[in-house]
Amino acid sequence: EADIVIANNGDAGSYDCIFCKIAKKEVPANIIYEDENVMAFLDIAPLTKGHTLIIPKYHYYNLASMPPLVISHLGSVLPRIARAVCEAVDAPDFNMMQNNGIRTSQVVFHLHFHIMPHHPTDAKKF
Ligand code: DGP
Repeated sequence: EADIVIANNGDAGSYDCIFCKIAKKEVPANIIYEDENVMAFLDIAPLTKGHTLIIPKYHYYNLASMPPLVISHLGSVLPRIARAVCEAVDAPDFNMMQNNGIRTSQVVFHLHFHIMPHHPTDAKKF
């Protein structure tokens, strides 16, 4: 895994990014998974119980700017994180959401995947 740490797009140092700060542990979060390249933590404003965000530790603006190796690794750990989250909150299913760009609902411009466990009593939201 160490092999696939790839330098950021060049702006992580100058861009005041909340997810970079969480990745560097400068800002606290409820971290549920971490390796050298990826972190998963609970969303501060959960849409469903267990709402989790999965991020690359380095700053990438959105999916379109992801280097193949980094997104491959993130994709390879995502199913395991989703399963663990769902198991922890006893949800049989989940939605995944991923916004790209200011004209979508993206408000934090550090790539992230939303995992939203679906609880049988939840109204269909997504
Ligand atoms: P999006 O709209 O796709 O950019 O989602 C951004 C998500 O990030 C939103 O669901 C709330 C979450 N979020 C924003 N700031 C923080 C924070 O400081 N901590 C945590 N844990 N989540 C945050």
